Amino acid sequence: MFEQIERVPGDAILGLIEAFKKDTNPQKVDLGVGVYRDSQGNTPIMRAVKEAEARLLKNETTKTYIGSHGAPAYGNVVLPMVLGENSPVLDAGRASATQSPGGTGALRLAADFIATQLPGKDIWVSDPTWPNHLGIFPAAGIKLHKYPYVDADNRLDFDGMLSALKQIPEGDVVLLHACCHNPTGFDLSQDQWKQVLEVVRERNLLPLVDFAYQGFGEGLDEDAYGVRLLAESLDEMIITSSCSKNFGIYCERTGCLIMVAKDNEQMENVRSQIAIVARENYSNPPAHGGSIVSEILSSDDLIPVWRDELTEMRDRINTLRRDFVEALKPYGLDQKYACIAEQRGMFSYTGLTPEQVDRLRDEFGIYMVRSGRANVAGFSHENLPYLAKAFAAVNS
Ligand code: PLP
Ligand code: TYF
Repeated sequence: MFEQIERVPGDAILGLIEAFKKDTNPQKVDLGVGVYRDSQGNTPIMRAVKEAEARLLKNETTKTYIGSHGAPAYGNVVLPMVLGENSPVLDAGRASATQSPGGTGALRLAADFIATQLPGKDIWVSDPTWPNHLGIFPAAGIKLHKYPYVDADNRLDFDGMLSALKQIPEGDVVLLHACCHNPTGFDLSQDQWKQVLEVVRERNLLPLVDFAYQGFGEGLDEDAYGVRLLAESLDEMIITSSCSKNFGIYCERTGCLIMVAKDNEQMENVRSQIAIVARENYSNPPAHGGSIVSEILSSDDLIPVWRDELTEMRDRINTLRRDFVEALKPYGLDQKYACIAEQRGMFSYTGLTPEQVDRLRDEFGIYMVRSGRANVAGFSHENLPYLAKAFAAVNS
């Protein structure tokens, strides 16, 4: 039977990892996959995580199943991190947390819930969006459509987005990036979130907010502005949160599906269905990453250590954004790429064409996604002059 199976290309983003490894150029620069890098180009384990793991190793007494919703201790720390310490949504008992294998696992739980419990609802995603969004929802049987997000001049197309949202059939699901939009780095202002809220209300849409980079844009609370605004203003929403980036625990697969309902009664009904979806996928989530997060966020001595490290990562990225645009000044390209200093999070849609991206790879050993998306964390003060020179070369 297998003789009929066709081979398909692998994930374009993950494929860059292999291509980069093979390149022998000593000046090569990896701006591909979205993992944080320090000034040495490493993705180290955060100090708070190491310490939490040491404590877990010492104190853990069992490896038994943690249940389909995951560890209650994890949900208890993630909910206030996402929705706020004094959230009226939490006070009202309207939010349910389900630990998931990464933010991706939470997206798949959301997709299966929508497909089975809200049949007939389509989903609308930004154009462009994270490629896995395009796979996950159709894989669950949900029809996917796109709304515009970037204009031809590589700017946020908020007017285009808003007028498209106004056309979405009532009751459909709209996927929004909470912050640090992947792949563009263009985020909504507070005023724009308010306008989105109004359209969501008018059209009775169900927002699904993907929150994979909390703390990487402006700050833990600042990045949650849109999420909290929608949760506090609407009866229902879905949030998919990830701890992969802000705790640097990518491989531990640590995420959370948060379902917000009108009241505690409806939340419990929804929650009971989520348990089924989780069971049918993988039964129970992996425990270790969630244990790290709850250990840190419930230890008074580890919280500040973790917050400081997260701030350090965010500040490093935002400084490099500004310094890169400065480095382009001598080439007269600082205006053209000014957006890089304004975008937020790990990624920048640079506006480079696929041909320019290919030239950067072939002539300079600089690797990025062909859409022109660069992982800004791959910049360093050492490689900025080289990157600027290469950008100038492919622009001449
Ligand atoms: N959503 C977006 C937009 C992402 O960029 C990522 C990143 O990897 C995820 C979700 C999922 O993260 P993970 O499954 O690694 O927690
Ligand atoms: O967009 C990125 O680079 C990150 C990491 O299949 C990632 O979100 C990329 C592709 C993928 C899984 C994770």
